[in-house]
Amino acid sequence: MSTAIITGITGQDGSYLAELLLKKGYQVVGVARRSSTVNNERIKHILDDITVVQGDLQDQGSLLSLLEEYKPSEVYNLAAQSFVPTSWNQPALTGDVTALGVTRLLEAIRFVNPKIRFYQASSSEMFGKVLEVPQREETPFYPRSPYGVAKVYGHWITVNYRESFDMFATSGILFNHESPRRGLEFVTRKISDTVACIKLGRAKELRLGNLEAQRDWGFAGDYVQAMWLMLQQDHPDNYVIGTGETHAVREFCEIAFSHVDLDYKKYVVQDEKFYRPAEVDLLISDPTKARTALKWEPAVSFKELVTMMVDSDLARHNKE
Ligand code: NAP
Ligand code: G4F
Repeated sequence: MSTAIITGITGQDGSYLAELLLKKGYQVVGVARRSSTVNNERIKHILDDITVVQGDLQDQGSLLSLLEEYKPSEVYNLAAQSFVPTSWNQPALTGDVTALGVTRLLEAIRFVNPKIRFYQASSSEMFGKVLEVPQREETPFYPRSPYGVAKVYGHWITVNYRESFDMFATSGILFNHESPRRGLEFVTRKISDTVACIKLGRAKELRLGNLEAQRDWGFAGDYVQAMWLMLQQDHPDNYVIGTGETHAVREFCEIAFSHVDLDYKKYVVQDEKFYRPAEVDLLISDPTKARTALKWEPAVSFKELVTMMVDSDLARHNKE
């Protein structure tokens, strides 16, 4: 039985990846940082099937110990300070976790067993003020937030360890992917959750920032398949993963509200508070390499994603 370690097991992607690897017969070890309250909401249904261990990307020793103890063949580094607005308020912490944390994990792998296959969760935020449309593996980076800058470091240190030490270090440059498990502060989940509240008479309006920002949004369940496929290849590489479609935040609102027979124009209020100091206006992927080399295709369409998220939040609120 192969063992896989997932950092960021308590996050959106960690939970979907753990489910996928369990189905494939892996022993799954998830790394979670210590907190004063348990944070297992997304993985509570699989807790009996996985091992959760304490570890932190800010602590080199914890990473070394868990590699020594569990002897994984694959490590998926999904942990990060991943919310872009927070990266302006906590830029040093974002750099320490999201950038330097990658080096700490790569160093631990190099010391314990350099044959371990490593996946780094890189981001389309690295393209930022895009220098090419659509964005592919060779598109130069122009990050627009401390988060984006940290992810560029994480990407290049991954490439550097691949080239310096011949390690199987792969970087997946993933465009936005969402799900009913998305954190409530990200725009898609903020919309789906508030739409459900408005429909049930528990909220009156939805306050948002830039409605014209465009993102290439896919379903997280599809994207974790791509992560696994990347580590099954003969050689480590960089891959862009996305749908190849882009949609504005406004369009997400339109579909989400109309799904419950409401007109978004009556409820959405634009609020300066949610604008960013520097914005990423347009993200759209060219996933040709993933389609040809990995034979990966997203299964869930944009409209299916929006309605799935609204339905899930409606069901949750109804239950409560
Ligand atoms: P998420 O839901 O925010 O999960 C992030 C995870 O990282 C959480 O489990 C969090 O733990 C953990 N974490 C934070 N700081 C840590 C630390 N110092 N040590 C150990 N763990 C720590 O993010 P996600 O959406 O699943 O994304 C997974 C990864 O993909 C992230 O690296 C993100 O930057 C990247 N990414 C995401 C997208 C996307 O659209 N979702 C696109 C491209 C790249 P707590 O639960 O304790 O906070
Ligand atoms: O949902 P968001 O906060 O996601 P963002 O900034 O694109 O970052 C996410 O995707 C990245 C991949 O490209 C990941 F690397 C990163 O970790 C994270 O998962 O914002 C999406 C867009 C932005 O342009 C933002 O300005 O929505 C716009 N927006 C408009 N109103 C809003 C709001 N975003 C948030 N969070 N809240 C609003 O009220």
